[in-house]
Amino acid sequence: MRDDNCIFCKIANGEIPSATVYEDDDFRAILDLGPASKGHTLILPKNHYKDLCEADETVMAKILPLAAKLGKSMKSQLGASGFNVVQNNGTSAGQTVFHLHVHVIPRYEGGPDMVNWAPG
Ligand code: DGP
Repeated sequence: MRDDNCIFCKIANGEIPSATVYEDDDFRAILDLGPASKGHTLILPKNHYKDLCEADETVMAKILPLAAKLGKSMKSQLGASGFNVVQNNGTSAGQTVFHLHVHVIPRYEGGPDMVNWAPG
């Protein structure tokens, strides 16, 4: 289940190099090109789904535990004090890349104010 015109399909499957922080059979997690904070990570399924509505239940069941795992590692390894998990569906919701992805955004005491951050 690949879309040859999708850049996140190419990144997730290793055809385009990326700053990968995690990989398994189903997902690649990469650093976001325009980070909202240090360590801002995107979880990309290796299969193509336009958004959450298209994703199969196995992917949905695995993606949130992975977000938690990455968030925990942001706290232990980067010194984050918290993290946001954000997932945009549709242009009106701020989705700009139409391959399902979950943002995991570390937050730091005294760091950037969430009010000034918009998805995308
Ligand atoms: P969204 O607005 O939820 O569709 O988020 C898309 C995010 O993907 C946005 O934060 C910028 C990031 N992004 C777009 N293109 C690339 C890319 O080629 N590489 C990486 N690492 N991030 C990208």
